[in-house]
Amino acid sequence: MVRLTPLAGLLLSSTLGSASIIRNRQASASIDEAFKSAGKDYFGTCGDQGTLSDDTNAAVVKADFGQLTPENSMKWDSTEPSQGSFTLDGADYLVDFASSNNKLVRGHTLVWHSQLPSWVEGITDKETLTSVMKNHITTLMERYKGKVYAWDVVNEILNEDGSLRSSVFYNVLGEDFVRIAFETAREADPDAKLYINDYNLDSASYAKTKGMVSHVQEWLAQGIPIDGIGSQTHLSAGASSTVKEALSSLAESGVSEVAITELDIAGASDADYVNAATACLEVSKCVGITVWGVSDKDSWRSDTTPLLFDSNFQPKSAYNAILEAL
Ligand code: 9MR
Repeated sequence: MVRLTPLAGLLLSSTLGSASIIRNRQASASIDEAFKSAGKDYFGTCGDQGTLSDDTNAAVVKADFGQLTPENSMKWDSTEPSQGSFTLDGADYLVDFASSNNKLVRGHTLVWHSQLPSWVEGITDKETLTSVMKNHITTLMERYKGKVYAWDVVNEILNEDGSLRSSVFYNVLGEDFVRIAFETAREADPDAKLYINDYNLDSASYAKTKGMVSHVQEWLAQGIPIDGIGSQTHLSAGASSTVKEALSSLAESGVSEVAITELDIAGASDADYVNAATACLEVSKCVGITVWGVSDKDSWRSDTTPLLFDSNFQPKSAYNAILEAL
């Protein structure tokens, strides 16, 4: 990537017109490069064909982020809307974009109660559900073998009190669905990092965080191949001060790594973003951070302006505050 000095950028923009002006508006330095220099593996974002085919958005992703998570295109309703018939154009688009621009990919997500087609929800016997899960996991993971560095194998499987959430997977198979999912995933791509991912793991003293730690300890003791815990980290304003302690407690469960997988923070204050970034920096098992989108205008919670770039793709002050803190 050729980087222009501000003066060169300005001169170029005055000669080449609006495309260069847009380029000139983007962040002064890559947060991904800064995060890597601080010893981490990536600072990424999410996207899909809709946002990645927008030139301005794509330019920011290429320049400033090192990893991509498909926001929706690898979910079950997108990838296997009817049994055995796989629709992978959207997922292919994301993976191709990542491969050609040298970005890591986190696969999201294989087993989740939401965005799940009704044909899966309607399954009532163990044998059918087991073979359906195995086929779904194996098909996706084999297709993107070597191109997806980590997978959210199971997503949001806990209740707020730390117990296992009701879902077709839990209701039909009991806790064993976790073992089936991870063992199938390990077999499908032995090199991929296998994650359990969830939200509201932002305070070590919260019941759900404690439940996650004790379940994962137990599953690891049973030999279930879980490599990492993903903490989504969708925060309300001012809720960042407990994130570091929470990440440490997740790391102490015995997994080999943890990650902040869907970061967004209502209001996007400098202090909250710096706390979240520092939390990952200071927890040695934390490999990276993914923010859940580039521009506020494309956020699932855009009314809270929670991201690092505003609706015009201008880097917000939190972006620069993280760079300074690094
Ligand atoms: O950002 C995603 C949004 O576009 C979808 O409409 C929504 C549907 O469930 O999923 C959003 O992403 C979610 C992610 O996959 C799992 N954790 C919570 C995220 C925000 O809802």
